[in-house]
Amino acid sequence: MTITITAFESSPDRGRGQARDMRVRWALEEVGQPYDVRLVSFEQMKAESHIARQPFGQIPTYEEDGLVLFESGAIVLHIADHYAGLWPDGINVRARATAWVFAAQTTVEPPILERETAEFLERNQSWHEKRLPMMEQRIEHRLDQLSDRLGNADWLDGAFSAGDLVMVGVLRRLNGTPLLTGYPNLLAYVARGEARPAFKRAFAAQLAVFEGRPTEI
Ligand code: GTB
Repeated sequence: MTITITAFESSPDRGRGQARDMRVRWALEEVGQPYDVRLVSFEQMKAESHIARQPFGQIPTYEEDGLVLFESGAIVLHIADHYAGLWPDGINVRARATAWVFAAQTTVEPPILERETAEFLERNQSWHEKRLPMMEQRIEHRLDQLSDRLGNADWLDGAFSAGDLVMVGVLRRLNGTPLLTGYPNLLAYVARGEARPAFKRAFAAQLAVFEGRPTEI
C-alpha cells in the first residue's frame, strides 16, 4: 500500500529541509520506499480530520496500510523496523541506534529549539539579548559532548543508521547560526549526511513544494 505523509503546504523555511517531514522523507528515500505527500495548510492542520491523525495539529504524519502514526522519531523508527537500510546488523547495534534517535530528539534538540523559538517569538523583548548567551551555552554544552563522542568517526556508532539521520536533522537546525563553526567534526558529519543521495532526493522533494513544482522527482 502507498505510504502517505503530511507536510507543510507553505513552510516558513521555504522548503529548505527544516520542517520535520524532511526526516521522514529522508528515511523513506534511504530505504527506497515511494511515498505520496498530502500538503496541509496551517488551517487544515488544526481541523478535526488532521487532529485525528496528529493530536497536536502538527506535521508530519504517516499513513500506511491502516497504520496512522505521528511523531517524526517514531515514524523514522517504524520505517527502520519495516524496511532494510536504516539499521545496521545486530540487535545491540540497533538498540544503540535507537538510543541515538532519542538522544537527538530529547537531549540535543531541546536547547536548539528553545533558541530558535526565542528568535522567532521573543526577539523584540527587552530581555532577549540577555537571555541569548545562556541559551547558546546550553547548546554548546551538548555540542561539546556530541563532538567528543563522535571524534574522528564518520557516524555515531559504526555504519550510518536512523540515529545519524535524526541527529543530522537536528544539527541542521543550527544552519544560519555560527554555533556549529567551532566543531569541525560536527560540520563534517552534517556534510556527510547531506551528501547522501537519499538526503538530496528528500531535500529536492521538499524544496519542490515551495517552488510549486510536483513533489515527485
Ligand atoms: N515532536 C513532533 C515531531 O517530531 O513530529 C514535532 C512536530 C513539529 O514540531 N511540527 C511542526 C509543526 O507542525 C513542523 S516541524 N508546526 C505547526 C504547529 O505546531 O502549528 C518544526 C519546524 C517548522 C518550520 C521550520 N522552519 O521553517 O525553519 C523548522 C521547524
